[in-house]
Amino acid sequence: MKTLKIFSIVIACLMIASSVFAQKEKTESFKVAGECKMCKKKIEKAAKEAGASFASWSPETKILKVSYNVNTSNAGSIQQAIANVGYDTPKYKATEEAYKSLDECCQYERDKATAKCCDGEKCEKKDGECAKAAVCKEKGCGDMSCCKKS
Ligand SMILES: [Cu+2]
Repeated sequence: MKTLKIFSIVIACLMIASSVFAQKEKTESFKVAGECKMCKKKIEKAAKEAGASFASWSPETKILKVSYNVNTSNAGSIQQAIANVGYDTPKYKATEEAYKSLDECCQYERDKATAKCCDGEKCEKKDGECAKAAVCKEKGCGDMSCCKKS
């Protein structure tokens, strides 16, 4: 009976140890907004800092291919890190602030559906919404230029 107990404890320990030390590499691809080679450097650097062992972004296809150890990283934290430096990912959007701090050449055209209309300084708000929301929508105001002019 005692041997069986010790035996099962040993098995349990082995299972825990193997799950902790196993190098489970996962590779996946997702879209990341960006423009040029400078974007490429920043996107790949952010991915690697978030734990990617491999990161390669193509300015042509806007696809980022990453590999990471599932025990130490995940796609969510990699995407969050990329969004933090200003680039939109499928799970996380970059803040207006991060986006605007990008070099001019790197300010990719943002997804119009997700652009926030009222982030322009001079934009008036009405009932918590952009007073010119309808105009913005009509113009497909991805760069919010119509809001800034108000
Ligand atoms: Cu760029």
